[in-house]
Amino acid sequence: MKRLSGLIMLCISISICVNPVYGDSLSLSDFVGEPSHLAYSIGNTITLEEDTSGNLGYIYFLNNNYYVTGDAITLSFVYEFTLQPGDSDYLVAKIGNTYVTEILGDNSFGSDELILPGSGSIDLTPYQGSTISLAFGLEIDWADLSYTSVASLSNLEITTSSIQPVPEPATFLSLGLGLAGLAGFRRRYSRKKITSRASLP
Ligand SMILES: [Ca+2]
Repeated sequence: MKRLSGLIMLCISISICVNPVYGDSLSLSDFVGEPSHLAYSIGNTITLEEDTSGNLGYIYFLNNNYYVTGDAITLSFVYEFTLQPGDSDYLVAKIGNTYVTEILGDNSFGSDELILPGSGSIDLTPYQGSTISLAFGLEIDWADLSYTSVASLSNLEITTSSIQPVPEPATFLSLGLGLAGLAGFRRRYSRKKITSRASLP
């Protein structure tokens, strides 16, 4: 019984050490806005404002040299997409030329402001260990003639999985209990062996 509990505790300890999941905020310091006055960040929130003149078909906040670490799993975020009556546009995220998020905000026939809140998640595992072009943007739905949509993205977080460098106290405790259980079994087993040897003729 002690052996079994020791093994279970040891397995739990190992799983806690090897497979933790972490979240790190996406650093926006190397991102740039194109054009800068319509795509910018304040703190960790990205704001994209449609070109009121309608001259631009797209507005991006991007990093052309974003390095995806080898342990990156997902990039998650929350967004709020606001469209005035008659407006229809796309809030997008792109990796290179691939659209990894595409949200249509359609208020073409609305008579009130439309606010679309939501969240998104981008799978980063195909890009682990490589440098990519990562862009968040507004793209105009050319069917509309309104140019007033605004989108914000926040809580941008990278989830990673890696070997935990410093186990937490609880991990130490469970690891210790696991090892103690194994040690207890080993002592018991050794005593049995000695006793059985001593009882030999
Ligand atoms: Ca529009």
